[in-house]
Amino acid sequence: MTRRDDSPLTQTLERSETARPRLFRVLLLNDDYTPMDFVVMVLRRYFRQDDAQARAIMLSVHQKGQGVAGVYTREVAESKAAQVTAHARQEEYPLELSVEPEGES
Ligand code: TYC
Repeated sequence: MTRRDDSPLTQTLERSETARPRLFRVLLLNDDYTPMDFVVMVLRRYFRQDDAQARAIMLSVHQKGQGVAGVYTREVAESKAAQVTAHARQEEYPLELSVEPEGES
């Protein structure tokens, strides 16, 4: 930290490192109707998973009820969740996602 001016009233301190933004998980929730292949496509297209990872995450969500599709800054996480929800509704699938801060479980 470096003192930046000599004003007797205010004093601004500069940080030499840039703060890291908080990160948010995009969670996929299981349901009984969304096809497995659609979920795999979502993980590949919107969350940039390779085919093996996409299948593993989809199966884990199918078996355990929910799972992490990806971790992003808040705006990116919310935008991906909204895009995927819109795509699923277009196909009339009930797929649900949620966004939660990292650190919570
Ligand atoms: N349970 C769904 C099925 O049996 C597959 C599925 C997996 C749905 C993951 C949603 O987030 C999900 N067709």
